[in-house]
Amino acid sequence: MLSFEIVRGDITRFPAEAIVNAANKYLEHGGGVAYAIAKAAAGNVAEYIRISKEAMREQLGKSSIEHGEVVVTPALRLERYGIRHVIHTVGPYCGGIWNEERKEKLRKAILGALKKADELGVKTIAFPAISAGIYGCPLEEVVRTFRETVEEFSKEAKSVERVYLVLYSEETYRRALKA
Ligand code: AR6
Repeated sequence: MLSFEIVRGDITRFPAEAIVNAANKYLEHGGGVAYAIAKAAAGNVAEYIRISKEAMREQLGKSSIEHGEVVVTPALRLERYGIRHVIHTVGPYCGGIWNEERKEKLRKAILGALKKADELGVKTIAFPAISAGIYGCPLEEVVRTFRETVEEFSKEAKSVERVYLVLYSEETYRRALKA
């Protein structure tokens, strides 16, 4: 049985075995939740970008990722919260406009991270609202896509038992619950 829960919190200290980063395709963690995770994990954002790019080379043999592809980096300082892995995935850019194509890209980004978590053998995984920040996708649509994708994944999940969608602000948390 897989559970899906919407919670309010800071993903950089959320006690899930794997946390997901809303990255860009080059894993340049310049802003938003990516910057926050990089800073909290390594203490130094440039250092975590270096680690991420090196991991991308090793795991995928290239220097950018597509929607659905993921890269895993160690949690480093976040291990103190029980976090073991950071899974980097890239959602669509929306700029305020939502359509089927963007939904499909987001679905792939979420599913890629869930499958990797299963492969890593983790039981708990926490996501930020991928694409709902700098990438400008409507939060409500992002939340609905999460729900649907987790439901789809629940049929094939092996080790993952609990999926959390972590909202940073009270306002986004309330809107997500409503959606
Ligand atoms: N914990 C949980 N959620 C957070 C946190 C946190 N500590 N900090 C921010 N959020 P964004 P995107 C929320 O912009 O839209 C980066 O520069 C935030 O409020 O981080 O996918 C990347 O490198 C929002 O709801 O990701 C990419 O270039 C959500 O996380 C680009 O931004 C996602 O916001 C990706 O943009």
